Amino acid sequence: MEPFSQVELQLAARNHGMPLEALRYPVTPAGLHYLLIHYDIPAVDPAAFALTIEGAVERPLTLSLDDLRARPARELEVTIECAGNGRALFPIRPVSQPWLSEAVGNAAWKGTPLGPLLAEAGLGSDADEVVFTGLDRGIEGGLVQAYERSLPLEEALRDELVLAYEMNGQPLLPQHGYPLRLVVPGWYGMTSVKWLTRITVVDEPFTGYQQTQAYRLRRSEEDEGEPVSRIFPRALMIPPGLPSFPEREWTLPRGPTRVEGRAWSGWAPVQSVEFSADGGGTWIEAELEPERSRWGWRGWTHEWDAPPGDHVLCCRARDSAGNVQPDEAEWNVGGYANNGIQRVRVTVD
Ligand SMILES: Nc1nc2c(c(=O)[nH]1)N[C@H]1C(S)=C(S)[C@@H](COP(=O)(O)O)O[C@H]1N2
Ligand SMILES: [Mo]
Repeated sequence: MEPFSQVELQLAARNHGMPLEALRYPVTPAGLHYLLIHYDIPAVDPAAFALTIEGAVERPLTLSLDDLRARPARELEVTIECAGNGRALFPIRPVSQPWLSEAVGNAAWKGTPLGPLLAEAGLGSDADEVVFTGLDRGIEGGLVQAYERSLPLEEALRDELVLAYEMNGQPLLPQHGYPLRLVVPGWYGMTSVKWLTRITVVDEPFTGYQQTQAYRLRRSEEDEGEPVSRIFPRALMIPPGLPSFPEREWTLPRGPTRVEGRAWSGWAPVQSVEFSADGGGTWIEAELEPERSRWGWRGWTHEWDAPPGDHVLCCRARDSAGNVQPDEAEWNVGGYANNGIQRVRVTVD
């Protein structure tokens, strides 16, 4: 593995992950939810803030925060995971946010559904995609840009998409997109545009940087690659026992130990989680907790009778569409979607 660079350190110091012990909270407290911000958190004047809906629509709309809050509201628990989660576990990685496995969180997002707003604006017959633009701007790939991403029309019209102004019952924190963000359940995090200020209906595929350059699964630099979209299944556990500082190696006493974690998939509901105490040699089915929300993670537990010695604990999620976590995910240039199984080394004495 290549040494980490100053630029990666700078990114890691700005964008924190969710400490794995926070898997114990069904709803991730806002301050423990992971964070990923490409540029700077923009300055926002809530009184002057407006969302516009424009482009291939019959009636362009301009909405204040009060207008948005006056509309029908919906609250939904959604697990958001960064597409770069696991990047630093690939043997070769690009210089980008060096996540291990902690770029995830499950929050209750409240806002107004997107579909009725698009209907009110009146979609033109040539409408093809919907582009979501944030207030934050920066330079990436040599291009000055606002952070923006698009969705195909049929995805944008899904029932569960909300323009969220609250996270866990509080106004969004600045770092999570205050005052308004898109939340796209089931898709990797890059889709859920924060500091949302403009929605543009377009009549041909959007070719912005975050769509055509970033967030593609490329096998080589020349490969155009497939776009990253929905979240592949993953299970994570809270490493059991006492962590050492600063190495974070875990020690626990022999005997019955309850191992717990969460699992999710953006493709289909989680069907099973398996646990292994021998590095993935043998697997045993873990117990699933009831589903809280189709779009949120699902709790799981396993009662492990820990024998003395060194062990590698693993967990593996499978969804009802048959997607299962691989031992090692397929490498790609951007270091995206690394959902290879978690490995936790523990010493039992
Ligand atoms: N405007 C804007 N939206 C954005 C981003 C950004 O940098 N700017 N980062 C995206 C990425 S890559 C991720 S993973 C999620 C992270 O959301 P969170 O910080 O609330 O966890 O926001 C997405 N939305
Ligand atoms: Mo991300």
